[in-house]
Amino acid sequence: MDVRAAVAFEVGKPLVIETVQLDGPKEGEVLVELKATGICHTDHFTLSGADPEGLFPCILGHEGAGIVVDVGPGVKSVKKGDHVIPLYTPECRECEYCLSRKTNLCQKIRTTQGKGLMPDGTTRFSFKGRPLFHYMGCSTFANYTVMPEIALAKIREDAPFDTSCYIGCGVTTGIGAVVFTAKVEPGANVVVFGLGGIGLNVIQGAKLVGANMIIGVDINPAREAIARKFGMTHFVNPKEVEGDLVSHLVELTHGGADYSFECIGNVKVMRQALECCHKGWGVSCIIGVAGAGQEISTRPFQLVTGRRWIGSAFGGARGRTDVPKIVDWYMEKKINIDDLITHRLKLEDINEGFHLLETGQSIRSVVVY
Ligand code: NAD
Ligand code: DAO
Ligand code: ZN
Ligand code: ZN
Repeated sequence: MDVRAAVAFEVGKPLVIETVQLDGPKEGEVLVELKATGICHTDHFTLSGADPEGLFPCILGHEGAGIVVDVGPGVKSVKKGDHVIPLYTPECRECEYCLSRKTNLCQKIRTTQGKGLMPDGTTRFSFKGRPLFHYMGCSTFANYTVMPEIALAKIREDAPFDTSCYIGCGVTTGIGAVVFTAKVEPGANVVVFGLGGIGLNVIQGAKLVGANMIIGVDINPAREAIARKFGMTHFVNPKEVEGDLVSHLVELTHGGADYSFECIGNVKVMRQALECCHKGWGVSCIIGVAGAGQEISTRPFQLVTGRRWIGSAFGGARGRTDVPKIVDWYMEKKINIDDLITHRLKLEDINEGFHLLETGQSIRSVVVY
C-alpha cells in the first residue's frame, strides 16, 4: 500500500515527505495506522549522525500511538481496532532476558531490529523499489507502519492519541527510571540534570514517589518555570553557579543526592551527576545517550566509597505490561502529559519540530496524522 512518510535519506539532511510503499504484515506482525507521534531527542541524535547504529535511508520516529488495521498469521494478542503504542523495547515474555525478571531488555528481535530490519531480515518499507530501513523497530514518522506483535502495547480506547504517544518513549523513560530502575523512595533527595522531554518526566516521577528535595539543573533558564510546575523544588543554572557545581549541589543537599539522573547525553555532566551523590549510598542513573565513541570517567574511589553508577533504557519498563498501566496513570490524572506537549504539527512540518527541539523552544512536538 502507499503511505505518507517523512524519509531520512541522508545524515544531517532535512526529512523529505514522500509517498512510500509498505508491504502488509507477515507472520507474527501487525499493520498499525499511526494517529500521532512525538519527536524525541533520539530521533535528532540519529539524524545528526552521532548515533553509531544509524542506518540510512530510513523512516525515523519511535514515539507513536495508533490503531491496529490488519494482523498477520498467528497474531493472538491484538486484533483489528485495538489501540496500541509501538515499543522500541519489545516484551516477548519467553526469551532468557524476559524470563530473568532482572531486565526489560527483551532480546527476541534485537539482532534484526538493530540492523533496521523486521525479524525475518527484510524491510516492509520501500521507495521506488529500494528498501527503506526501519528505525528502533517502530518507524512512526509514517501514517502506517508494520510492527512485530511482541512490540505493541494494547492501551485503553479513551486515551487521546496526541498525548498518549509520548508514553511510547519520553514519559515512560523518565518516570520509569525513577519508579522501576532506581526505585526512589519517599523522602529521598533527587538531582535531575537536563530538564527536557525526559528530565521533566523524571521530575514528575520523583514527585509521584514522594521525594523530598527535587533539584533541577539546566543551562536553559526557561526550563525553571515548567519544572517547578512538575514538582521541582530547587533550580540550579550551572552558568550562574560561582565555583564548582558538584560542591554546590553537595552543599544544597546537605551531603549529596540520594539519587541523581543524567538526562542530557553529556559525558562530563554524567561525571558531575555521579560525584554529586551522597557518600555511602548515592545512586546516579544515566538516561542520556552520548555520541558515538564517547566515554565516561571518574575516580574509582567515588565508587569505592559507596556511590553507584547505573543506567536505564525505556525507564526499565516492560512495555506490554507497564505501558498500559502508565496510560491509566495519565487518564486518572496521577501524571501530567498535556502540559508537556508544547507543539502539534502536520507531517509536512516535521522539520520545524526538529528545529524547535534543537533551539530549546519545545518540550515535546507531536505530529498528528
Ligand atoms: P532535550 O533536548 O529535550 O533536553 C535536554 C535538556 O538538557 C535541555 O533542557 C538542555 O537545555 C539541557 N542541557 C543541555 N546541556 C546541558 C548542560 N551541560 N547542563 C545542564 N543542562 C543541559 O532531550 P530529551 O528528549 O529530554 O532527551 C535527553 C537525553 O535522553 C537524550 O540523550 C536522549 O537521547 C536520551 N534518551 C534516552 C532514553 C533511554 O531509554 N535511556 C530514552 C529517550 C531519550
Ligand atoms: O537490548 O541491546 C539492547 C538495546 C536496547 C535499546 C534500548 C535503547 C534505549 C536508549 C535509546 C534511546 C531511546 C529513545
Ligand atoms: Zn525517545
Ligand atoms: Zn523477551
